[in-house]
Amino acid sequence: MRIHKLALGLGAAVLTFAAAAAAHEIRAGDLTIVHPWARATMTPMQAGAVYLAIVNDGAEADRLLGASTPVAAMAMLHRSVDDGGVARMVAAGEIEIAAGGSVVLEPGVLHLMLTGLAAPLVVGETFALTLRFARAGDMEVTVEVESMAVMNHLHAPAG
Ligand SMILES: [Cu+2]
Repeated sequence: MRIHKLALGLGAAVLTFAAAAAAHEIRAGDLTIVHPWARATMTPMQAGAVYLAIVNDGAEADRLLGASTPVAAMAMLHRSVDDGGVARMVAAGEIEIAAGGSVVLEPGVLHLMLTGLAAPLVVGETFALTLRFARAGDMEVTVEVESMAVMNHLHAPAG
């Protein structure tokens, strides 16, 4: 599937960058979470989006089942799709990370959407996020809030 090939290609790029820049990583068992970050939001009503890369060094596939965070009522896995030239997002369900593989959540591909934010996400702040995996169990990571200045990703709710 085209989206998967794209994600793997970008994953390699992200990992190269992470190694060079020593971006923050969290490792637990076979899984490494690379550079968890969220785009800043302007108002409490706006949805947040978290991006990160997941690397699986193990001999078995794992699956990302979901996530939660104290800063939002809900965290949902979403996939971005091109619907006749209109960017939309749909529930992604579980995301498999193949043995020896990686998955990248990034603008335009996959994200964790945060709804019901207690307060706007401010650049420079951090918050805790718990990722729930089928094999690795719960992994808590620290998410850094960054500017979306370089992104042109329109994050409109799916109709
Ligand atoms: Cu979304």
